[in-house]
Amino acid sequence: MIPPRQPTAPLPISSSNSDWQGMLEDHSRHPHNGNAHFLVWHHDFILKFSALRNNLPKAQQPNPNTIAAWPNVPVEITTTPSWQQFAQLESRLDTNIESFGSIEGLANSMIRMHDYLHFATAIAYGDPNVAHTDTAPWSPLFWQLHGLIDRWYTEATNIGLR
Ligand SMILES: [Cu+2]
Repeated sequence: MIPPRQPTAPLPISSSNSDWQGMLEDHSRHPHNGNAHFLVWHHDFILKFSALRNNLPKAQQPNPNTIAAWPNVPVEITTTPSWQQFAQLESRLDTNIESFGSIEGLANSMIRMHDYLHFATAIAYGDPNVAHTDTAPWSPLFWQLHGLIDRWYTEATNIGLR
């Protein structure tokens, strides 16, 4: 069983929920490399999470505000000195998504920024769960961060990138 790390305020979902444990284990096994599968896999993972949430008892349902996709990379992260290397990429994602050419190209271009986001988020918000693949989904911040990545992915597919 994968318990949440402390001292964060993890999602209130019970550790004994077998669907949730299955999702945590799937995530810890997923190879987080920069190919198209990375984006497709996480898109599906987010859909599974919303199905799981709908079946949870009320007391275990996360507050939707705490897991909502970030509209953009938060200022707590964009003000870290190392973010400068990704600032151009973020604006390209927001303004010129077609320039990535394919979902594979998008994933390739984003993977290092994705890794940095997990790491910087853990530090900026004092949440070690989000930095480790076995516990990241316990963190509300995981769903915010991946919600933003999934929005870029969805926009890319909407304009016809494959
Ligand atoms: Cu991630």
